[in-house]
Amino acid sequence: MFMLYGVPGWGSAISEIMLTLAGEEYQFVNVEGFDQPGPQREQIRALNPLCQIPVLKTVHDEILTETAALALLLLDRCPDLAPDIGTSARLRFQRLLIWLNANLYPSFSYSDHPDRWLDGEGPQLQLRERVDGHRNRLYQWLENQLTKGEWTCGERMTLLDAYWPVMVRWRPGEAWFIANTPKLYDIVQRMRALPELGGVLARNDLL
Ligand SMILES: N[C@@H](CCC(=O)N[C@@H](CS)C(=O)NCC(=O)O)C(=O)O
Repeated sequence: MFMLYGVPGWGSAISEIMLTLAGEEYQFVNVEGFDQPGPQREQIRALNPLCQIPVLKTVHDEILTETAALALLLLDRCPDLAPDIGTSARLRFQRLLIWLNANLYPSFSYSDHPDRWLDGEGPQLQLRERVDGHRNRLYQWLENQLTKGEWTCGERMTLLDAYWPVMVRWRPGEAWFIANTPKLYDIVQRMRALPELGGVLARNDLL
């Protein structure tokens, strides 16, 4: 069985949703407090030098970090969670998975922790505002790629859809998504309505 290190409602919830969609059993290790000095931080640092969650441990004690890598691992075991090879939907899946993980997700490392990158309240505030604005424009771009009533990659729900119920809870906040990205928010609502996700979404306070 997999072991997943995370914190309820944090980025590990995306991995939990993916594991659940793939029908994989996993044991969740709650490392709440890992972002502050202490035993949880040392536990995560030993597994991931970036001190980030999620961290996945396999039955062979192999360590996997990076949510997109987890998605690729699960796709090997459950290919139906991405569009078929050779289709344009597949290309879209590949593009958006990398786009999300190269642009959208890491933006939080800058705006959640501006003190890591700049000194002084003024510059830190400016960094947060600029990065948050950049991220909102990325979401807006994504919204323009979506078709009403479809999943992120079209007719089939894929592992990409696992990101949205979690990320709409982060900045700029759910009210912004309802007002500005209604097609993306519709996907969130349809994910919330999936009976198989009821437990994992409830445990992560995402309903
Ligand atoms: N590239 C990583 C990003 C993971 C990430 O940013 N995790 C956040 C929590 S949602 C984290 O651990 N933040 C703590 C920190 O950066 O100090 C992934 O895709 O899994």
